[in-house]
Amino acid sequence: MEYRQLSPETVPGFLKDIPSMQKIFSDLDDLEVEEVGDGNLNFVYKVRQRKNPEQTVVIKQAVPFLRIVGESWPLSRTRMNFEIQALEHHTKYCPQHVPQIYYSSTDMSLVVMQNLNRHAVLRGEMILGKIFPKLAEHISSFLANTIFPTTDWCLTGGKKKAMVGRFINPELCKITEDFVLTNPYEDHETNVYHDEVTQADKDYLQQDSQLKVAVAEMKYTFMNHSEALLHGDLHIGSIMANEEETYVIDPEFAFFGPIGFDVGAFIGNLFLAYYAHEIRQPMLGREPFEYRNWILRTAEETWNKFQSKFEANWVAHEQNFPHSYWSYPEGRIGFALQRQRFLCHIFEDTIGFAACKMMRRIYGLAKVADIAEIPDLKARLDVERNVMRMAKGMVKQRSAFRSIEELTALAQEISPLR
Ligand code: SR1
Ligand code: MG
Repeated sequence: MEYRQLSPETVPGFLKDIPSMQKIFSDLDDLEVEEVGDGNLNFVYKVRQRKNPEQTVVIKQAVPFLRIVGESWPLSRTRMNFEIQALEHHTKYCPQHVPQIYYSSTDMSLVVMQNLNRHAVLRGEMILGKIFPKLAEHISSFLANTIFPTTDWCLTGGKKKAMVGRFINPELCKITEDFVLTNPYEDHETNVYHDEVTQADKDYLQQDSQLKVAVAEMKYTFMNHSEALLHGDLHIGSIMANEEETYVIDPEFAFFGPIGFDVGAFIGNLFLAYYAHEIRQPMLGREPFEYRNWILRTAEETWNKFQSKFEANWVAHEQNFPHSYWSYPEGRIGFALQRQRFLCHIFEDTIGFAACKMMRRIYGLAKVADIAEIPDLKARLDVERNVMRMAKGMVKQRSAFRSIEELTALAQEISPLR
């Protein structure tokens, strides 16, 4: 099939030619289509049958350019091949947190999937101050269950390397290298500063040698440590949820990288929301304590549960496939020490990458609405300065934190919970 970019007008004709769509739609001649993509890269169509709107799918299609910039920024459509492969992996290991995929095509660079119409994008919902009681439980399961099976602790060397090869995703990794780990820390043409940002604010990020060294180390880790298959862009805009269920979407940035990159992306976005809600809760007419307290407890619970679930997966794997390496009288102690040291290493990376994910959203090209849509620029700047202070402390001191509670304590030191 030859690639063509779909439009709301051409979607019905396209779906009509896919045999499996007859199981979903009782009448393929009566479809209503709306383009709803709000991400930076792709187009997303919601399709419903007019008379039976519960018969519905979502189509996500990659176009050969970066949507946030436009056709002047070419970006190959192969990103959808990585998304399709990653969705298959996520479905295998954590189906309860992945939308159902009905059809995919690498030729057309698209997937047709479950319309999560009882769920909404988590970032939008959190901006409205909604609480998701099961979020930490679900995301920690998603992370531990999709990541552990692709580590060298689980796979044989040959299988791991073959899988690493299938997920070499240079174009989207380059986006992260540039927009997360380079450009915001220099006065780069792609950065976007609002009118209240001062030269001193820029220098605070761009002329601090210790910070620059720390970020360069994180970038090196990102580029060289192929520890496990990652989602690659696990911010709260890549999650759809309601109070009961949580789905992880959009894994087009999937690649083999450092485990802390995914965990840190999620936790860093929670800290962004924590600082934003110092302003947003009063904007919503509420006292900030309850919501911000929920955010910090969610960050703690996510890390603590991720750690114990990852370790439980590791122990279960060792029980099922015991290594002679640990079969000596004190082998259990050695194996426990190995797990503990590895989890400390993931924690250090988690803190470092969370910090980079926070800083890039302040001066980098791609912002987060939590902060960028605070209308009062002076109030927005106060939030941004808090984010910068926290993030700098995190990445520079990332090896000094002994627990996630020490990190949430730092968040509160900078912006007290009241
Ligand atoms: C140009 S930067 C675009 C960003 O959008 C995606 O969601 C990734 O976070 C990427 O860095
Ligand atoms: Mg995305």
